[in-house]
Amino acid sequence: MVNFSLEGKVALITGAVYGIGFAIAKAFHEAGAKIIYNNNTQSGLDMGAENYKEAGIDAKGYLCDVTDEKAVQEMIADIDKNYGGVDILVNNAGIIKRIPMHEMAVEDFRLVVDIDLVAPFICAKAVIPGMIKKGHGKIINICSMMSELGRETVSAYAAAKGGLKMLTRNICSEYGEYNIQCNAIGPGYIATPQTAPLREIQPDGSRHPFDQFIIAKTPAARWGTPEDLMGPAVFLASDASNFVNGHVLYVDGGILAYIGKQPK
Ligand code: NAP
Ligand code: GCO
Repeated sequence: MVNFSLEGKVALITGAVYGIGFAIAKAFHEAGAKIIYNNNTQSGLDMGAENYKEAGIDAKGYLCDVTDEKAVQEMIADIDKNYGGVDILVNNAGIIKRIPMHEMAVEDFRLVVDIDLVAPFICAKAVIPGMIKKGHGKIINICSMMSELGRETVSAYAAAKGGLKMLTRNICSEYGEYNIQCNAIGPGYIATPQTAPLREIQPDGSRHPFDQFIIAKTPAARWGTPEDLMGPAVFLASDASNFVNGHVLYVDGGILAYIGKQPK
């Protein structure tokens, strides 16, 4: 029988306070997993605690910045001790900075790469020894349209998410023999706080030009919702995907398949 159950599994979803990470956590909970999340601020952690409580999920939250290797190692050691170790890691925490490249401070570029690419390395590195011991493990990296495509103002984000795609393939290559599957999800344009500035209603009441652009670029003719990522995430976390490795599953309403609407 196909097994999509996550019963008895411990899942760490980084930064999962709201948005995509929170939806994935809800899906994992429904499939039977113990949910663990972290955030780099106390206010983020508190918001997560409220959101999980409201959803009826008994989740454990850690105050932990994913770019701080020592803090991540301590969090993983605590999870090992108290919950039996991480079976599923979702590298979800991420940021974007929309700044034309020739105006971007190198510090901003480094910050984006640090959170969106170096941190997934830090978190994966921390859980892999435990996964090898257990004889199984699932690592899911949250990539992007920008793992494949460029656009104005997102040079650091595209560089990081493109790198994350290759880190995904490399973890697969290096640890596949230990029954560890490392795959990625490449969400299309999803309505979350991260993309809210691109959907702001204009002073004259019309839709933001970028909002109209995305609707025209997406065969599904809509923005995605965090809930659109729930099924794909459960698939990649479960035994149903045990021979899927090093893959990026794009969940984009068809954007990457489409040349774009012809001008009228
Ligand atoms: P979001 O709403 O901005 O959520 C990202 C979460 O990561 C926030 O809770 C944030 O906390 C947390 N975080 C940031 N830096 C952190 C750090 N150093 N340590 C721990 N947690 C940290 O983003 P989202 O839209 O749900 O996106 C989630 C992931 O999907 C990101 O990797 C994003 O790049 C990716 N993605 C998003 C879209 C989209 O269209 N929305 C599409 C493709 C990929 P704070 O709130 O405290 O900053
Ligand atoms: C942007 C967007 C994106 C999306 C997403 C697309 O400014 O173009 O924020 O990059 O969030 O990652 O998959």
